[in-house]
Amino acid sequence: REIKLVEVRSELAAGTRGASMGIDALKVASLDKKSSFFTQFEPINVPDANNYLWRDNEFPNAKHIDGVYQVLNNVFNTVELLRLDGKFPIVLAGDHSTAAGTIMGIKAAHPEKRLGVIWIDAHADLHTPYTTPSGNMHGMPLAMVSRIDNLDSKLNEPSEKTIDYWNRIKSIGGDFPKISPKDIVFISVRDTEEPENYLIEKYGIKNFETKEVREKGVSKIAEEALQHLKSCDQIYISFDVDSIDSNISKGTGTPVENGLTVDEAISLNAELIKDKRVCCWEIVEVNPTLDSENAMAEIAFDVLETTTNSLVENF
Ligand code: DIR
Ligand code: MN
Ligand code: MN
Ligand code: MN
Repeated sequence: REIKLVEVRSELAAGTRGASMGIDALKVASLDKKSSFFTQFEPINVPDANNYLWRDNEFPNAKHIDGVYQVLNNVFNTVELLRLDGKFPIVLAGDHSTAAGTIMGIKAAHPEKRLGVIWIDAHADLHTPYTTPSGNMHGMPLAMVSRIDNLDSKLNEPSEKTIDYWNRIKSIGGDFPKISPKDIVFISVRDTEEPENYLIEKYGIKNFETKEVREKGVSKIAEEALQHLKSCDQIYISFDVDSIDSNISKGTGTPVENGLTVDEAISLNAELIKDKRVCCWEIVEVNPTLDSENAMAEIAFDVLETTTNSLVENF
């Protein structure tokens, strides 16, 4: 297996500006740490659509959905080709909506393989334009790929044009669900809204809370998470840096207390990626405009480097 670094400077789907600079902040962190990490790779740049930030907010229930649609298409195309070519994509992205494009690409390359997702995040990202409290589409990627509109929890009346784009997004890579909600494992999810709680309950989505991670230890949690996905043929890991506790993770748009420690985040990812079914890993939501010493990016870089090393050692 060969690693390919994929860079997506997306931030359209975040509620706070600045996440598109997260990748460059990771590179600054690597230089400051005198690491040769980035010299190993010829990165693939996925075009963003950040020019849409200066448009009118035409879609209050799915902000910049027209631009997000473009970015997801771009991520989808890139990841599909890499997976068809047997490469292992490591995706560095800004806002978390890109994870939907990544999953669509993985699935399109191998539609016959059952795909499981390990989602390490403070948030469940299961919203839709019908249920979102904020209109920020980084809260929606898991609904995009499981194609759950959750009309039972409907709060908003999205415009016809919003719904048209929403349906187009859900159809990237084919008119079918890319994952089953039962094949999602959450780790450290702790800031959810009622519509998301409804889905978690309805589909029995597994969530390993921070407390459980601390009590049982990271290796046991990794083992149980992978065991939960025993029927899946391939696994995608999505690491949102706000899974780390808000005391530490200041440089991210939506920090939340009661999160993972840096050590837990590092060893968790390094442990999970040893499973041979894991075919792609993604890190998102570093926002260097929100902290002064580039601290978040330095932590995120440690996670990235350690996880990549663990992957290489276990190829
Ligand atoms: C919240 C926050 N659930 C929302 N979501 C975030 O606005 O949908 N997702 N921050 O990453
Ligand atoms: Mn997220
Ligand atoms: Mn999050
Ligand atoms: Mn919230």
